[in-house]
Amino acid sequence: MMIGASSYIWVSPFSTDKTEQLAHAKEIGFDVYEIAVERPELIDEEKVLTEAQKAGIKVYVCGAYGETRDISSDVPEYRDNGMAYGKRLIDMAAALGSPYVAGPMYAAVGRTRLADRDEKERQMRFAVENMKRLADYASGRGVKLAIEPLNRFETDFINTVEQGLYFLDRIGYDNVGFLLDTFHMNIEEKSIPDAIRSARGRIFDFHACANDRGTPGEDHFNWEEIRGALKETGYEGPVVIESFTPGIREIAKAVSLWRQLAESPDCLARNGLRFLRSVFG
Ligand code: LER
Ligand code: MN
Repeated sequence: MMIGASSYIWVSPFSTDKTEQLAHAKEIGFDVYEIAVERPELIDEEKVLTEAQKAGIKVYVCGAYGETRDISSDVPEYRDNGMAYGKRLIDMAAALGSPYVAGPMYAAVGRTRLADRDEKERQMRFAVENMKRLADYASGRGVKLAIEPLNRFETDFINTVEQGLYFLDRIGYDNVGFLLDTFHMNIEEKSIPDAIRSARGRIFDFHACANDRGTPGEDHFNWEEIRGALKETGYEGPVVIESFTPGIREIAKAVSLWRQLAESPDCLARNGLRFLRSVFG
């Protein structure tokens, strides 16, 4: 199985002048480097691709969705901005050879409130309508969209695979599926393996995070069961370590990371990779 590392482990925002990261991740032993694209204007995909090919590592694309990129917002400028960002990421994925654009692209991270039924349905309509347009744009470029359910403290919109399946049904495009993340599933799902199995055939990306967001393996998860469930679904994508460092203040605040979870980003990456190889091969 391909094992990947998120750029968030080391840098934020990722940019063209940080491409030495690619060789570094390859040297540690990763097959895939998943860029969290916070500021697309800082990324020249031609240069990134050249460096990735030199290093011998694949580069995949994940999005970062703040308030002004919310395709489900009542604010038209935010929806337009979210669509422009979405298309930019699809173009970037096509240029880099990334099979997908992944992330919680249906709404803004941090948008949590007890919305009434009308507001919820309006949000759902905006999100579905815009996801259809993005799916159409992506399918013309051979790119898939992987939506990520998030825990309740980061979104009130899609917390579980079940809610995600309903959303995917309303979108109705085969190139839209899931990014599943063990950290979020641990908070929201009654059973992580059952949730994985219920997304059979629709998982395009997978984030491996410890329950505290630290090193995979240093946690209370049953990784053998997670591996078994993923295998049952026929999953062939990467298993990507996603973690964050409190050294990067912007992202630390966004994901509520207030303390160091490993000795260093490299320790986390090396130990996490060693553990995931022992489970996934
Ligand atoms: C992103 O993949 C994620 O899991 C979020 O919690 C961070 O916005
Ligand atoms: Mn994630």
